[in-house]
Amino acid sequence: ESTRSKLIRLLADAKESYISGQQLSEQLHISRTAIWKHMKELEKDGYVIEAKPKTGYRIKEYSGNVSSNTITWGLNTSWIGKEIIHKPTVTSTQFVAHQAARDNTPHGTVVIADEQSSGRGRMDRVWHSKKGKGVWMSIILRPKIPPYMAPQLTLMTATAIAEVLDQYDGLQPKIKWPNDILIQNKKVAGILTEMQAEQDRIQYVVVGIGLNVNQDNKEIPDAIHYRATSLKMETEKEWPIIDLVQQILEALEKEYESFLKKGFRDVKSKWENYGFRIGEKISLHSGSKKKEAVFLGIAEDGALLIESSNGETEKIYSAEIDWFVE
Ligand code: BTX
Repeated sequence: ESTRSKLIRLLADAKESYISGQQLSEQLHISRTAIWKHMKELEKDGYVIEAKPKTGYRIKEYSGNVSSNTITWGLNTSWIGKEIIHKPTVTSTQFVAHQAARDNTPHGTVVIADEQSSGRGRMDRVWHSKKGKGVWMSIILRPKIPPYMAPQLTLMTATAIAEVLDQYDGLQPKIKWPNDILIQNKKVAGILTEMQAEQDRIQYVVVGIGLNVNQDNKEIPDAIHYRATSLKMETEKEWPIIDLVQQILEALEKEYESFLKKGFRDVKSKWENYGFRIGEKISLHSGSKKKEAVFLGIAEDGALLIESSNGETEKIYSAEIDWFVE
């Protein structure tokens, strides 16, 4: 853990009271001058720090700016986000994360940006990532699981995000298989999981999360208006991005640990609590074949489980799905 994040934790724990420079210097094993320099850095991040002669330091005002420091502040995780790479503008946080992963950045590293100039969805689709209006981040994981299980990480991530949003009244998030988070039938978040693997071993996985937070109606591109939304559009208020990032990282750490310990079963049942249109009729096409079926839920391996019109249960791994059948 860096000195900066230890300092942040000490100041955050002290809340309203002052901590002396002497005390900080002893606990962090750095000079008083070094502490003063750290304080100046925190001020650049938007914190208002009070330094009282002979008494010490305390935080007068917290910062709402997204930065590696402000996310670390009060983040209650043990390994996700111990390293945070924040950039104002990137092409895609996925791109930055892949690079960092190749440079051996640790398990749990988070890459986050205010804005993406070419945010990506699945299959080279575009992900609109307006400056300062959403959570655009990628998390590097190094799970010791076989590559075929990687798609389960997507379902796990979707579950964690749905759980965070579900804590707020009136959002009622749903997960559209495999990875869209919907509110009132409109997409509020998407997940893109990419992995680098050998035959039987994952080198690393990059889980990308895009969550629309503070866009107004007019800030959502016309072409996707009818199927995209933001937390602000749903609730008519601004949401604090830092808090959401912290809550997502905390939920993700918890889900990940339980996934490794207990396997996919637990994720599956939680996922199904939020499953969009479970028990209803959907229509599937792959190639020129088209059929209607009842959506039952997900299988033990994360596949889509359907009941065909002849009454047989079937697992589906990929198909174009039409979710609305009259
Ligand atoms: P997806 O392929 O399921 O969804 C992409 C589709 O969603 C687009 O074709 C478009 O119709 C629609 N769309 C585009 N932008 C938005 C938006 N902001 N809100 C709602 N709908 C939209 C989903 O892919 C995965 C998205 C992952 C995004 C994260 S952001 C951080 C990381 N970096 C990066 O480049 N991608 C990931």
